Amino acid sequence: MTTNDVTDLYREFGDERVPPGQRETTAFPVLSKSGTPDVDLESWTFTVTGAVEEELALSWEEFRDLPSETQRQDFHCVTGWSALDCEFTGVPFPEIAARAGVSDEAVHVMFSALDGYTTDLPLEDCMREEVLFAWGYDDADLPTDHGGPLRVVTPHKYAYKGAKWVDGVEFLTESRPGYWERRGYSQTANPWREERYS
Ligand SMILES: Nc1nc2c(c(=O)[nH]1)N[C@H]1C(S)=C(S)[C@@H](COP(=O)(O)O)O[C@H]1N2
Ligand SMILES: [Mo]
Repeated sequence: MTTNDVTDLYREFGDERVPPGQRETTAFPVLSKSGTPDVDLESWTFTVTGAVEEELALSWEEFRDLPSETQRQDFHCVTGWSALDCEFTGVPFPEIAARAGVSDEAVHVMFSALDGYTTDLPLEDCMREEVLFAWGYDDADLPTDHGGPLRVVTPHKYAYKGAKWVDGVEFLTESRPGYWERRGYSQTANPWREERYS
């Protein structure tokens, strides 16, 4: 499979690949608010709800049949580390949006996860090929502590915008804050503008 290198997306936002106040790490640390949940792929269901033409409920098999791609991406944690050149494989956000048919009224998106985590982003920040629902990492299944079977990655945002163990996306007609956003973190989270807190 070919790998699409999207690590140059920083040029849209700033001059430096590593955003201000970030330090490059060669490790890929694990950061979870409450440990790794058990996930049963037999009952696993991914839902698309809210301001859409057709709500979706996909089984693991159905999700894995969606068109996917591999991308080389950078990963910026709001606590100050950046992991460069991560290879994720998954389904681009716009593919999911197109299948559900996003309503004209939708302006915002809420992701939900099996550990109770939520995170939100403006719709336009989600409608990018680099926002992946990722099930693969470095040619293998995504490790469970990094969010397997399925997580979101957002290389243009701080990584708390990428819900691990994601099981749903809801399209909203107005902004609503997620888990860290309710606790003072930025809703837009642009690393090149150091939008860490709101
Ligand atoms: N479901 C869920 N997703 C989550 C988190 C979490 O606690 N639960 N932590 C977030 C934070 S703060 C970061 S930095 C990244 C860390 O991803 P990693 O553990 O793969 O490095 O996941 C994000 N997604
Ligand atoms: Mo984070």
